[in-house]
Amino acid sequence: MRALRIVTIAVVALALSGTAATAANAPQKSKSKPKEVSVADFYFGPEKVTLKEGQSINWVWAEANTYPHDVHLKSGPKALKGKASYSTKTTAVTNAEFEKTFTTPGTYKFICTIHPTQMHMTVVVKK
Ligand SMILES: [Cu+2]
Repeated sequence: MRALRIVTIAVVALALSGTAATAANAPQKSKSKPKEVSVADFYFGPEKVTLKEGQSINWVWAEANTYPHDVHLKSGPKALKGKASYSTKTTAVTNAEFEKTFTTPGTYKFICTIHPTQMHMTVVVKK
């Protein structure tokens, strides 16, 4: 009887540790970290980003900036809905971030509306 109880405890412990390992691994598999793009004087870095459907970009305004910038979607895939949500509503010099998840495959062109000839970038979202 006593031996059976010990075996039961061991099985439960094994099951729990298995569950814990699965839970710890799950977030990494289901949700990847956003790719970081620097918003700087006067460029987006990198200027080309390739994503898989469902991945995100986090634009981060550089600390060293002395000019205001924004992120503005110039063109995107035809099937894209909610286009306005791919652009920032305001400009910022520094201390700003803008994260966006891409669920529609295709090619996206972004500019800074204040420096459109210098600051532009392409995002390609693959299926
Ligand atoms: Cu700019």
